[in-house]
Amino acid sequence: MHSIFISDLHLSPDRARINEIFFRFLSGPAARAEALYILGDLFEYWAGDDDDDPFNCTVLTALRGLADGGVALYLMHGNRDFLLGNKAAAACRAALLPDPTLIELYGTPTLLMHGDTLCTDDLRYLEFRTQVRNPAWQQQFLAQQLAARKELIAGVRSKSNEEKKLKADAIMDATEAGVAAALREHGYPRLIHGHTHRPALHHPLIDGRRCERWVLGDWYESGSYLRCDSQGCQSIALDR
Ligand code: LP5
Ligand code: MN
Repeated sequence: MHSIFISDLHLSPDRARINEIFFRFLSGPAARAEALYILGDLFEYWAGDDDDDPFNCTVLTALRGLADGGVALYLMHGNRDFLLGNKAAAACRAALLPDPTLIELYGTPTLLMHGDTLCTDDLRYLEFRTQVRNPAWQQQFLAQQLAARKELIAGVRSKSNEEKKLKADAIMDATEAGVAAALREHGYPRLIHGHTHRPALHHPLIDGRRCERWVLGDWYESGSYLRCDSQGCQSIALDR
């Protein structure tokens, strides 16, 4: 019995090679797992469940195929696809997980997060996040025409890219304080998250306790996943 964790695929119609790797992953390693956890940013962006772009439908249908085959499917929002709602989740038979979620993973308490909230020095981003995660703001945003939403998203993406160029690398990473606070609050579990695109295994010492923090990789150049069973976790790179 094992489960698989991925994040930051940033799927979009114009990245054909990664899409191919993703669909191969779904019929290969993912199909052999007990559960697949997608910890945010599956999509490059998500403008609303009414966006029936054929590419989005193909991805949701492929995920549904996995779920129909008996693999439990869990989706957590990332900072790019947090508007993915119940309709899209139901279309692929996935359960939407709140961020953070604590699970019991083959005997080891494990905290799952996207990872953006661990970047506690990125104050500009956190301010933006507070605004766009507000349900009233989202309701208003989703009430606009799809094309208008896509335009606004393009504006935010370009502003974000501009600002990222000016931010020090450290600002866009998980901080010791952010990680410590999350782990302390949940009783020092194992932590699995993505978002920073800095795949690694860390062993932070928090309140005298040695913890385990797995950072998932992105799917820009190629794909990778974390495989966990009762013996522990291992990071696995997919063939290109
Ligand atoms: O995603 P990534 O890793 O490149 O960068 C993130 C943070 N940026 C974001 C923005 C997203 O990339 C793009 C938005 C996706 C779609 C969301 C859907 C609905 C939103 C619609 C809003 C109208 O999350 C980046 C972090 C980085 O991670 C590392 O952690 O630094 O954060 C930023 O760059 C945020 C900026 O610092 C502040 C942005 C303020 C935007 C102000 C709005 C401008 C309005 C223009 C509209 C015409
Ligand atoms: Mn992210």
